[in-house]
Amino acid sequence: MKLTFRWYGQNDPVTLDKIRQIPKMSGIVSAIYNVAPGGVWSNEDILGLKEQANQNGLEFEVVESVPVPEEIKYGGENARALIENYCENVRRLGKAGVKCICYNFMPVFDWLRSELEHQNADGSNSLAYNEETVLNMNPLTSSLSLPGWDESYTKDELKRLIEKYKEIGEEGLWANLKTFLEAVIPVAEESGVNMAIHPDDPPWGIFGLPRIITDEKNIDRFLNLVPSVNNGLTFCTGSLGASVDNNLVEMAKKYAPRVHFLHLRNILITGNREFCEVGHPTECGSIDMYGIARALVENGFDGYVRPDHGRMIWGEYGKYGYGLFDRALGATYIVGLFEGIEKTLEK
Ligand code: DNO
Repeated sequence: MKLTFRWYGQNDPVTLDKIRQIPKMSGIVSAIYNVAPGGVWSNEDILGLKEQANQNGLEFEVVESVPVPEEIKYGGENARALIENYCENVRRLGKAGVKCICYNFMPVFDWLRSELEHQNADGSNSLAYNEETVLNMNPLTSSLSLPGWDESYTKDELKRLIEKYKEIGEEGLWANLKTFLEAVIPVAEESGVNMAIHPDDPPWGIFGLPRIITDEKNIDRFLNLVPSVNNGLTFCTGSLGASVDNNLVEMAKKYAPRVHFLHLRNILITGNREFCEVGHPTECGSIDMYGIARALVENGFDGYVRPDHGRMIWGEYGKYGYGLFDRALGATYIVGLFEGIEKTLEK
């Protein structure tokens, strides 16, 4: 496996010179942030990002994310042209040495949480989710907004968008995902890029919006839409693990050959559709990190791994979920976990 770390670019308070000091860190996971979803990234920007990483002794082989614009997801009239732009980004990134692109196909909202500074007993704080709170914050009626929401929509735009997804429903979203993959995967194959879809977080529908990358049945369906190795997964333990119906060890075993990117984070499930984010080790939460990592390695996983969200510890303030300290602790835990597993399997 190759250990990586998400970096949000020049404005990220966590700087590259710090990231490089985390033991065994191979590279960054980043993106071009000054182009709206649907636009083509300039070669100059892509190579500039790579250059900055390289100057700090880090590789730039993973992009998270090349965002999929809403119009592709709901199948609007510009979808074809936008898919072509997407393919162009895949070509350009492949040429620049990027090997893996993470993206998601969640309508309107990316990841959702109800709390950003959930107070933990040890004095740290972390992200948390409570379904009741989320449902009370219906974006069409409430003036509040939740982490993960795109703030750029007006209420009217949001309403129209939500209506569109209600019209097409889950099956419409599946059809549009298939159209997208049928165009993008052949380009990824030619470009030497593995596409890695991120599961929906949390893995169930919200506000009547369809969500489809949620469980084993749907992931089977997804992988069969275009049965190419380049059409793969980001295995995000915290996202898939929020549903108690998902057996992550079994899923890891089954999907290992199609997992290109692993997001390791732990959550503590505190109730029905209620959880908070905790430290990475297995014993801190509800997710069997060892079992998952072992199932992946045993079944041939050799992709990129990154510690996902961390808590805020040691008085750090920063981008929620993306501070330095707890993610760095997570990174060293991951290194130990993999070293143990790999050495045991070699025997
Ligand atoms: C949140 C992340 C997601 C993820 C995207 C991938 O911290 O896991 O925002 O990057 O869903 O497209």
